[in-house]
Amino acid sequence: MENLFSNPGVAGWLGEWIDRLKPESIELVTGDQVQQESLVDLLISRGALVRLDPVLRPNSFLALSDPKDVARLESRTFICSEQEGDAGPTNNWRSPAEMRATMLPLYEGAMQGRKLYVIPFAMGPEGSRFQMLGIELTDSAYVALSMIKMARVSKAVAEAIDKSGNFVPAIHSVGVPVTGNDDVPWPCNPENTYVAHFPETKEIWSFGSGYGGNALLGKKCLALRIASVIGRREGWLAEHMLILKLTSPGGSVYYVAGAFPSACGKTNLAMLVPTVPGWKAETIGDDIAWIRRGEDGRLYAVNPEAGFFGVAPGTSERSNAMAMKTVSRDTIFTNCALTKEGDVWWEGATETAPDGMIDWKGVPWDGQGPAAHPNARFTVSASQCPMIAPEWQDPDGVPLSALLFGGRRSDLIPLVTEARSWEHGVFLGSIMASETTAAAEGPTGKVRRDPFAMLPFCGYNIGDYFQHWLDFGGKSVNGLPRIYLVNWFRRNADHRYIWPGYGDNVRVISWIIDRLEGRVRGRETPLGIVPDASEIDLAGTPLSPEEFAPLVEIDGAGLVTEVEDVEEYYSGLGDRLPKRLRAQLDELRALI
Ligand code: GTP
Ligand code: SPV
Ligand code: MN
Repeated sequence: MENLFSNPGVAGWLGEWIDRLKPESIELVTGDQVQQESLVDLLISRGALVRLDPVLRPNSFLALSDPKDVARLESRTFICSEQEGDAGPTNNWRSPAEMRATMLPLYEGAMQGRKLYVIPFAMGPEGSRFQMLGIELTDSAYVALSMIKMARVSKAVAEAIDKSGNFVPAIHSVGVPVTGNDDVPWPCNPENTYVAHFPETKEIWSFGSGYGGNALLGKKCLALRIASVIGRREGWLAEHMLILKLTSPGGSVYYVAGAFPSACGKTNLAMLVPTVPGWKAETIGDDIAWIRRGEDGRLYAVNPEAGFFGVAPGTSERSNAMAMKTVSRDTIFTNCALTKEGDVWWEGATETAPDGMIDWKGVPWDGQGPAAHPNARFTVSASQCPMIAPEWQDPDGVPLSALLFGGRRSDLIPLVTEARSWEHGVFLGSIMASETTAAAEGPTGKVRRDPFAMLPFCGYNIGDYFQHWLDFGGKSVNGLPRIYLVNWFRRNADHRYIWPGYGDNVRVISWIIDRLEGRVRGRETPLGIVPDASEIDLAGTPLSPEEFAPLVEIDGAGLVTEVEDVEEYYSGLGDRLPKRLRAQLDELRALI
């Protein structure tokens, strides 16, 4: 089977892994319709997928994972640089030699009794000089089917890899060889899970989990962790950002990118349905942006992905009608509940839960606890999104007018704040914090620092990353987008969200554009410029200007505590923290 590729480098690499993994059979994945159908049939026959009702949800499926394999595993994710300092204080580090010594025995015979899927894939639009090629080897048909939707998988990509010999090797095994008739629908090996990255040799080794970012290796592993390292070396940025196109009532077009931590609103903002008449929004990307500085000094962003792996809970006709239309057919759902009509359901989909559901654990739902897992997801091609922008695959990317950094903060951080400069914006990005969510293992709702929403995704030392951002702005600020901190998640005394969010977020972006066009002045605060209540269009929201006002107030005592906390956090980052950011912190302290 080594002759899938004629390039000696590629064929030799594949042969070596086949010898090690010892699969029963091998299939090249090129993503055509017939292959997709056979993957589906196989998964259905194994009980790994359920076909949903063909009228309610055509050509769509539900997968239920092992309850121990439901999210990214940050504690099992490693950056394996030669020097510990190059992984930095925020990453788990192992030396490459040690990680190889740990994982090679795990891979030995790991695919016995299973088929090996060889998936050539591209991240980045076709014809883009920024495209990156990879080959994922996996023993999961679910991963193969998902990769076809999430990345660009084709014969042409296989040929391009064969011709150039250039690709990021990405090895994935669920880590459960089959010896008898004892296979399970969702095999995984939680005790031995590793998601390892070798940034210097550009390799990805994943073992033991079949879920999302742990297993679809083009996404977080390649397009963020490995790409961030390459981007630093080559002078560009790989970011955890959505990209949105907005057209104002006057017909002006603006592109904005936004970094929000996992499950903090990127997909929803990317599919914004404006509640203010005259505005039009279109989607470019919902999770990752590769950003380069153009010759004109502006920043150009590309979405390297081909699909959406989106959070299901909370998505409804009311909150996100576009996402609902996107997933109306040809979608794989994971860990949602199954209705008796053969459709999927999740918390927030409708106000009341239908009766007679099977929950995400595969048993009749007893009404106790959630019916869908809080990190239940949909996997769907981006081309199915009714509001996808025609230029979403533009090989040169789209020019950015503004960058948003947003976290989930119940208090302190205003609805929107404009940074005073690029450097101040980098400072605000570096001190971002957010409540943890179900997208990763561990407790939810705990505030943690998540700089640039990249804490789990930066493939190198976070201090070097901040320096790279500072350098990226360069000496000339001409053409650079302005930077804004946003927070849709402030709560009142009853613990309710104050800001209506979702489609109403266009009101915030409209203020941002008013700022860019010099139409509003805002108000200075120690954190930056916030809107005056009179500058935000509240018509059609339940909020009066008096009710809005607290959203842009900064509690002085809270800010003092925050600064103390940032001080401690910065000291933990060691000597690679740029001095200019320390100076920014001193400046903030002086302002309060
Ligand atoms: P990842 O795919 O994990 O990176 O997540 P994401 O950043 O794309 O988050 P997503 O848009 O899927 O939103 C996650 C959760 O936040 C969902 O339950 C949404 O309903 C909720 N959410 C998104 N936007 C808003 C908002 O403006 N206000 C409120 N209150 N909730 C929101
Ligand atoms: C995230 O956690 O930010 C995601 C989901 O987008 S996963 O692909 O699992 O990383
Ligand atoms: Mn994400």
